[in-house]
Amino acid sequence: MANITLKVQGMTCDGCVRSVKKVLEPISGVKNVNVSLDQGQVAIEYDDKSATKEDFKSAIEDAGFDVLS
Ligand SMILES: [Cu+2]
Repeated sequence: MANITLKVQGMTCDGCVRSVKKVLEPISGVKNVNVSLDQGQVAIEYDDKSATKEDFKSAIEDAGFDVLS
């Protein structure tokens, strides 16, 4: 199991938090998603044999947010 924390720009409310969770949770291998609105951070616990950082980045970007790192 792996953990990654992404810096995400553009989340302004709980609706944004829900949108980000909604696109990440269905990705194969994702076990847990934790979003900090205050810090603009998304922490993901996942199986790194099933999913990659690129999968998360593109899902978040497709939802309309910018991934900074
Ligand atoms: Cu919002």
